[in-house]
Amino acid sequence: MKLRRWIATGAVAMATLATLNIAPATAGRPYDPSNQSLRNLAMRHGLHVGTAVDLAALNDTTDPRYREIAGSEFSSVTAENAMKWESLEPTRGTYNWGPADELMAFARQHHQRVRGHVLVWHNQLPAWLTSGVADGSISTTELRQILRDHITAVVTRYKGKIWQWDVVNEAVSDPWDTPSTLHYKGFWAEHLGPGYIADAFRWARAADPKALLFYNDYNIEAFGSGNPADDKTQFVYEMARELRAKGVPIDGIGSQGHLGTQYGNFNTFQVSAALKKFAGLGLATAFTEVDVRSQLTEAVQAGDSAEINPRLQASAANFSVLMRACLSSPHCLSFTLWGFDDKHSWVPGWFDDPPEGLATVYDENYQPKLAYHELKADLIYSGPPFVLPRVPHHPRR
Ligand code: 9MR
Repeated sequence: MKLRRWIATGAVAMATLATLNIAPATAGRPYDPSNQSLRNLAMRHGLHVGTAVDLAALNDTTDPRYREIAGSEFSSVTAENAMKWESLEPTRGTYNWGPADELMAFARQHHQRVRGHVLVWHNQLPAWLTSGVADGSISTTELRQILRDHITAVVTRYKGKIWQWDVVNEAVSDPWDTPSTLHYKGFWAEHLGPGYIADAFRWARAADPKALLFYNDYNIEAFGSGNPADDKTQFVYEMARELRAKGVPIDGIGSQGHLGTQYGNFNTFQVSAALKKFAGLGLATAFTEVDVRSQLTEAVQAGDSAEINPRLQASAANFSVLMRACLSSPHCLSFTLWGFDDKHSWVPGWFDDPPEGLATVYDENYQPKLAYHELKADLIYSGPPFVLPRVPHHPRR
């Protein structure tokens, strides 16, 4: 009886509103029933939502919004560049810890965890290292020792303060490389052979037994053919399985999540399946560098909403696919955006032919985009039985 009366009253109210043509006060703005930050909503699931942080932007006193959002919306931070080798040791033997230390202090102030990025990568290496190897003044034996010393120095500096380290980044080729059969690529594989991967994990573990140690790569969001010769996800899966079988201390797989609306995109179940398969190896997973870029056609640049809106919608849908897949696997521990606003995104500076952008969840004026609201909705409207709390991971002994 009561219920019927409630329904009837509601119906009358709706009819009145319709007659008067009065929209609810929230119309035009999304009705967010929580009015909470991404980080608080994610905590319902034990999930950390993070962002890459540009230290120059963080210190720009003319633009305080950047710092405010970085501190309030996220419970995890990653240095976008400040922990890379060329930033940390631009001159051999002289470390520049300043910017990385600042990020650690910021994280402490804002009760955030830190994903360390990155110990071993073929990009953003200091010139003294690459030129020394190229001109033969650094031998292979010395190079291996230099890598060991670097890992030990950096991990020791932040010992006990880093939640997850990207120990090795982007070690595997892509189908467009030569040869097209997938292989270990880049500076380290060429000079030390693929054994450097296991070494790096062991050296990192020795320096900080408490940090979770990750392998991190792009284009591993979903499995393809299942053949490691052309399916990068399968290649990485087999690499991780072999490392685990040998007792190498790898704890997780970081799937970067750099997507583009111009590509054929994944559905949530495909991405979820990949995360669950990695979890089947006893590994944690994380999305580590999520953004979804779009081509900026002339019409987009001219502000044509008929061109812009489909891109914003496709971008939001892709963010959502990755978020829902992450929620679906209790071993997916964190979801990190590779920057949160279009003003500071790496995308426009990187892709210029054709130009690309619109890749993040806030526009250039820090207005939240559809993607931001959809991520929140994913966090709000999810729970048991298909979304369960995260299972904490501890480093393997
Ligand atoms: O966002 C980073 C950009 O500022 C740098 O110029 C670029 C240099 O290689 O690296 C970008 O970050 C990369 C990350 O460290 C690893 N995965 C790919 C990211 C985007 O290129």
